[in-house]
Amino acid sequence: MTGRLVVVSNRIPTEAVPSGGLVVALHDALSEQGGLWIGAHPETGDPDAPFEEIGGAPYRRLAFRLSEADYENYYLGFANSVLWPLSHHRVDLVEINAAYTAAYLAVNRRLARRMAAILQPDDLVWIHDYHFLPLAAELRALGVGNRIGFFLHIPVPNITDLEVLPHPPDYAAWLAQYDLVGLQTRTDVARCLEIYRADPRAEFLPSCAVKFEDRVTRVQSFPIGIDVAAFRADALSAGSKGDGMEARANYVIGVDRLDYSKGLPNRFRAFERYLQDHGTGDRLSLVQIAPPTREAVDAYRRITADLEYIAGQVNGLYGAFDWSPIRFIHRPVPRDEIARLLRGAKACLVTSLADGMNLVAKEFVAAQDPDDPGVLILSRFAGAAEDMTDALLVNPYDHDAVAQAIDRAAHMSRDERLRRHAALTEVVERTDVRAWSRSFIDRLSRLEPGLLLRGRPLREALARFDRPSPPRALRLSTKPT
Ligand code: ADQ
Repeated sequence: MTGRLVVVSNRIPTEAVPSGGLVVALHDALSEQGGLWIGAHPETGDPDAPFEEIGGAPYRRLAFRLSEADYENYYLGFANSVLWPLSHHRVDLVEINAAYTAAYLAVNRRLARRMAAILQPDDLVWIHDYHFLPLAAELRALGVGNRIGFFLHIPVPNITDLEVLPHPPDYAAWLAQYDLVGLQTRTDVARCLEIYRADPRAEFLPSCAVKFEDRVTRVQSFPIGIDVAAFRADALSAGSKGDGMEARANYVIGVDRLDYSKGLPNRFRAFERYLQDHGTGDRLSLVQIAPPTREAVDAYRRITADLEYIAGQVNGLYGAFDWSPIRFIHRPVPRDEIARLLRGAKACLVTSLADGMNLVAKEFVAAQDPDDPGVLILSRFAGAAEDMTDALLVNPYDHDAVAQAIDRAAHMSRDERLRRHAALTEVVERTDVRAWSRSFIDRLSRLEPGLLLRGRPLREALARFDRPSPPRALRLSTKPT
């Protein structure tokens, strides 16, 4: 394929060589193919100013500014106080507010106008995440006929939860304007198709294609992964003195953004249950790393207070002069230090109540010493559980079951740890983030751009829709970064 790749994401990297799995994969794809990366500037400013160039990359990076009011109403408001809780099955936390909805639509419309002015006809557009659900619809309204793909990093909402949206039919209509909708799991695909099945405007075509009014969209799972080699290298890097954690120390670990979807209070309570049921003789600690995020949103402030309360209670009840059962680190920790801490842990606890994928589960597996690996305890409600079935899968609402899994992990035989780790490593390597971005771009580039079924026999339209892969669809870098 010859066109440019145009990536749109909420955050845009500002450093010349970015780090972090997803960002690196997109950076590689753009460096190889050439194109544009469009995203919100980290600082607010004049929303009507032209795109700002961020230099230093072998492709163009264009930033737009959100006004203070956009930040409040679009970012903290509709994106993170409506769509985020809705998609994580927390409709009780959804805040419906007309100003949020208006700002969400306005920011997407404004961005679409800017993009339409610079897009070229053979550009391949890849839009990321819930901040931009209506962006393709806005682009189509301006006559943009390019191939446009979308990847949703968070779960597809339950169909009944969609009813809390100010205008529920919009969700299906927004997604239908993309040529390809990429989701994390097969379960997400099923949930998305259920939304279309219930919508009178939609009609099913073979292979998860949906005809919606006069467009066809494909819905497919593309489970995201990590930059395996880079994470392994971080885990093996020399630690700074004073880490306080030796190799294979006596702790289980959790690493999360401080978000209510991650099930942190459940995790702390389950660890308390473990101490109650199995005693303190093992002197096992829970190390929880969770820097604050989105603290301007009420629900996020409340969770910090809850966790500090539970940790204080458990440490007061079970701690000793030389041992704290829960070590709650509530500040950002450098990536390489996280990798080393993951490597040193006996087990990793992922207890999400809902989670698109959960990359920490994959990072933990990649960080392990293959000759003496730790054990992954993984919530059934994380997308990662769909393929990582050799983890100890748990129901995070069941404190007894999680407590038992902690005890089982702490005493698991080396043979069983080796067997489980080898199977999990196969999944982590297969879903490496570069393979993930390559497969999405390859799939999108093979679709017929802007397919309209109007006046065309269905058989012919579908034949055109699923063109075979060209001999060399894409060249992507295999250089380590
Ligand atoms: P997140 O909700 O942010 O991502 P996750 O997939 O776990 O969740 O990724 C978090 C990343 O941030 C990991 O790379 C992790 O190491 C890092 N991180 C977490 N806590 C950290 C800390 N204390 N300090 C430094 N780094 C930390 C969203 C969706 C997920 C989906 C991803 C990717 O919610 O479900 O897996 O996007 O699609």
